[in-house]
Amino acid sequence: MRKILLLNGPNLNMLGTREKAIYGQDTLQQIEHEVQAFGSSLGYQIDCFQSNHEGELIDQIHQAQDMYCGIVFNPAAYTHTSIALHDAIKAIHIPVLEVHLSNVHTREAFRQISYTAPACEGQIVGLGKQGYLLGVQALHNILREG
Ligand code: CA2
Repeated sequence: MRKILLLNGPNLNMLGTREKAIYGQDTLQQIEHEVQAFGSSLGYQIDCFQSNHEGELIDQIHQAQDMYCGIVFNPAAYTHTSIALHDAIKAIHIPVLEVHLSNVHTREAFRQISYTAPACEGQIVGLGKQGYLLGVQALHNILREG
């Protein structure tokens, strides 16, 4: 079965506990299960990984190349700081879709800068957990066209 990696960055393990008005009610585990069910309906196994550590995210991106046909990635706050993640995405040859639960473009100025998006196929923002599902759908469409 074709596989997609669902990758989440720092503090997203706290979803559903605080900041619900911004990030929604669901826990990360609930979102992961929904994405897995949706991915399965399209014929994909979705493997999930979350880390609060930049280096671990970089390692996952490097390793993904041999195992996955694409990555749906919410780099969280590293979006706005990490040239290392930009370079890691550029270093692999599978498509990466950037997803943000909130609309980063209507928030603080520092969230309107993404170091990672220019290395990605595209960016989905502001649609809550639906953004992850759309990320999987977009990868599916890209892979079919490719
Ligand atoms: O909107 C998104 O998905 C973000 O990637 C979320 C990041 C934020 O730094 C980005 O600017 C936009 C933050 C995730 C923190 O999640 C929390 C969840 C519950 C409680 C506290 C933080």
